[in-house]
Amino acid sequence: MATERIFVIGAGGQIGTELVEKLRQTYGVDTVLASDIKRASQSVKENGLYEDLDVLDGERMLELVKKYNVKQVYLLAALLSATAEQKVKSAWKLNMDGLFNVLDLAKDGLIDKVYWPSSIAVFGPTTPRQNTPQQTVMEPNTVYGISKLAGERWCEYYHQKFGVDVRSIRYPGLIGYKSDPGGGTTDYAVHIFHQAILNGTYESFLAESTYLPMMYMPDAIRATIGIMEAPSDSIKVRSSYNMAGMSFSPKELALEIKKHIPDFTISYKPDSRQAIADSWPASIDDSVAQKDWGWKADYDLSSMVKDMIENIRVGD
Ligand code: AKB
Repeated sequence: MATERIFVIGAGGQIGTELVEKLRQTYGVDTVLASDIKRASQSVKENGLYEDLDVLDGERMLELVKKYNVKQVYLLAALLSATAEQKVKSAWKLNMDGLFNVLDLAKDGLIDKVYWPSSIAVFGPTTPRQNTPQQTVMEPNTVYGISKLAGERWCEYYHQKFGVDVRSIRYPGLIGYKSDPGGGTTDYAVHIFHQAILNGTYESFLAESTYLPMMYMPDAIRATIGIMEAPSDSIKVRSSYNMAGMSFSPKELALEIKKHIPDFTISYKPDSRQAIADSWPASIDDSVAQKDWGWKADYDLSSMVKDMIENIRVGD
């Protein structure tokens, strides 16, 4: 029988780079097909199957799905919150049409399972900010948040009307040392580590007391593969699940970094990303994901900071 393959679209991004590595380790190099429109790392391109793909090119996507006998798709191609505010129409097009291209492949029976990431950006200024529940007021005021909320509604619709097995998590800010984030509001929480180690100082584009939900990449990758491996009947939410790791402000993160780099200094110069951060939750209640498919984060602020610094130092 031909190998059934897992297809990662947007494999060159912050999550894709690490997800492809983990999927190849877990299921075998020949089982995973990675793709991106550009900028995938050497490790993604050279350590396994790789094809260039523009997520908006539905015909080529179909061709690759058939050629590689793809049965599962992880769709990670998207424009994030800060970039989307600069490129309103193209962000909407990429984030929505890319999703439709994949959902339609599942609706037509060509693939069995879809993973699509949502975000804490689906919440807005009228959402309760502390311990934000799974179901609550959702009035996002960013292009990215609007596209993610619309995407959630379409995922649930395709599940209910066409039986598509689609699974999703609302990612908080993601922190990792293996790949750079691009165009998000939570990116400061990665940049700060590299600047602290390289220069001993960092200028934050968010104000010192801006609390946001965050997660360490090993937890995010475990959750992403975990929700895809969970039995279908345990996935009761077909829009997207809240998922929490930790919550901190730039000031708290800087204090934790100072425990390892005592001379580290931070200054604050909030820019347009501050308004985006102010519209998002400070912390998330993920009890529904815990109950439905057994999700639980491992890392907290201090274990994440220790691991990040150790690994970035080793890589230097
Ligand atoms: C962003 O900051 O845009 C992303 C997200 C929270 O979805 N990291």
